[in-house]
Amino acid sequence: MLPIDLSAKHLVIGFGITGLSVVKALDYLGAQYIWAMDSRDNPPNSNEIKTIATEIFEGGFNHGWLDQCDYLWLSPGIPLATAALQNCLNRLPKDHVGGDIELFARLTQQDTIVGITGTNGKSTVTTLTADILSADREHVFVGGNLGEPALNLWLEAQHKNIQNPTYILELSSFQLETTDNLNVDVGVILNLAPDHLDRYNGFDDYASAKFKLLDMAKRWVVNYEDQYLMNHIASRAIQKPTTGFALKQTVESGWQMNWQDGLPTAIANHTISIPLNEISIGGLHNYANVMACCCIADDLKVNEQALRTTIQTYQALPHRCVLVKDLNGVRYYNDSKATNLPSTIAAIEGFLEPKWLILGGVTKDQDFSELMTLLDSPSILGVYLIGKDISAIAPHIPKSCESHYVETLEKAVKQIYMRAKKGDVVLFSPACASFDQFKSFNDRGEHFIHFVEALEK
Ligand code: UMA
Ligand code: ADP
Repeated sequence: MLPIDLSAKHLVIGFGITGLSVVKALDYLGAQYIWAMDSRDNPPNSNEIKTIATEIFEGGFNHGWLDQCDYLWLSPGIPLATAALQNCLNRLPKDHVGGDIELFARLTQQDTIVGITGTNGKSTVTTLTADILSADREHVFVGGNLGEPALNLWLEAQHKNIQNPTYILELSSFQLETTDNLNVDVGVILNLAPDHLDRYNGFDDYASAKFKLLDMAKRWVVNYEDQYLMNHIASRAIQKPTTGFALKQTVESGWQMNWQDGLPTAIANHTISIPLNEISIGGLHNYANVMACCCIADDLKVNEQALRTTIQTYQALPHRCVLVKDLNGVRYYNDSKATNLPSTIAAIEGFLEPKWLILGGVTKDQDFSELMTLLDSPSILGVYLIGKDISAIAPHIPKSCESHYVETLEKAVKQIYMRAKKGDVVLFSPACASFDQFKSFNDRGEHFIHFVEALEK
């Protein structure tokens, strides 16, 4: 394990839940000097951090501390390219700079760790994997970018004196940027599509942060149908034992989709098969997510019954392609978490049935030109546009596709209800952020559920 000098000066940047967890972990370890700073004027958790850290600083960067610290622990919201940090980053040895996951890595070299990254589907795969492993063994901890910082999981394991924990971590590109030594048993990359381009110098730069997981993992789980990922894997000098999943291709090592008697089924090595038609998450992309979990379960030698039962009983995370209601044979799906175009494309492609779509909100400067071919299909019955940034989306809807601007989600639901027929799917997968009309994607999803529940009352 790389040593951490506890008598040295540790500088933690960020008072969010990550920074708080780093301060707590350093304190638990017995670090003598913990400086904590946040560039914001009124950062969160200030009062709590004040009671633990040696000293705190808010409302800017303390250059004296940046000049004097021996270790720098950065929160994920702070890019490494931040100008104020450059002298410090050039001065410190590389292994004295990290994020919360790097500190966690130094403390968990002997533990079982699954690391899950990708552009979309991370939270679904992380939570389902945690459920599967919990059905198979004790002491499974789940968190990371999902919400509960990894160091809080480690602290909990310490307090409970747990000897053989298994950590299932969702890892963002931001976290991977500052992580080099995580001892990952299974490293999973689900898919790669442009995201967070306001922080990276293009897609390759973003993807290379994700690829750091491959350096640190003993085994890889990959999406065989993600061409960009597979080209990268093929180009790597060092290969690791690999399994993966595919919706259309035949898979030698891992899981593939088959349609048995018209029902979707996940198949491994022509022997094990698990029906997917009754699971709580919809769409082909979610079948891919389930198969990613199956690959992880195989790598960790999970009992087959635990795998089967957990997949069938998995409770979907809210707002991720969840069936809200089947009303007269019309199924209404809530995918409010789809805040970017790739997740919406996956949802549209994921349902083979005739579909009504509801799109729109705040577009985050995305390029919607892909809609032109995607929506030029007889399976798209109509598109109802809502929200602020209509002018960014409307020009990319093909003439062959019926579209309406209805302004609000409520109007969209009501108007589609009047027209939808038995066998249709109504897909609310907005491809946009929610802040023009709602507090968050959660709030937006709750409104959708409410509007659907109110139909026929
Ligand atoms: N900030 C400053 N100055 C500072 C410190 C932070 O302006 O000195 C700002 C950041 O730019 C950001 C905000 O404060 O806008 C929060 O940043 P943070 O690093 O303190 O975030 P935390 O509250 O610790 O939450 C982080 C993750 N946040 C980010 O990556 C921005 C959470 O992921 C994660 O759940 C949590 O750690 C636990 O691991 C959120 C996220 O949006 C949900 N992640 C991105 C995504 O999923 O796409 C990557
Ligand atoms: P993340 O944690 O990576 O944001 P989530 O599981 O929360 O992923 O899902 C986010 C959005 O992406 C949802 O709209 C969901 O329907 C969609 N999604 C889930 N899995 C995939 C996938 N494998 N490919 C593309 N989109 C997906």
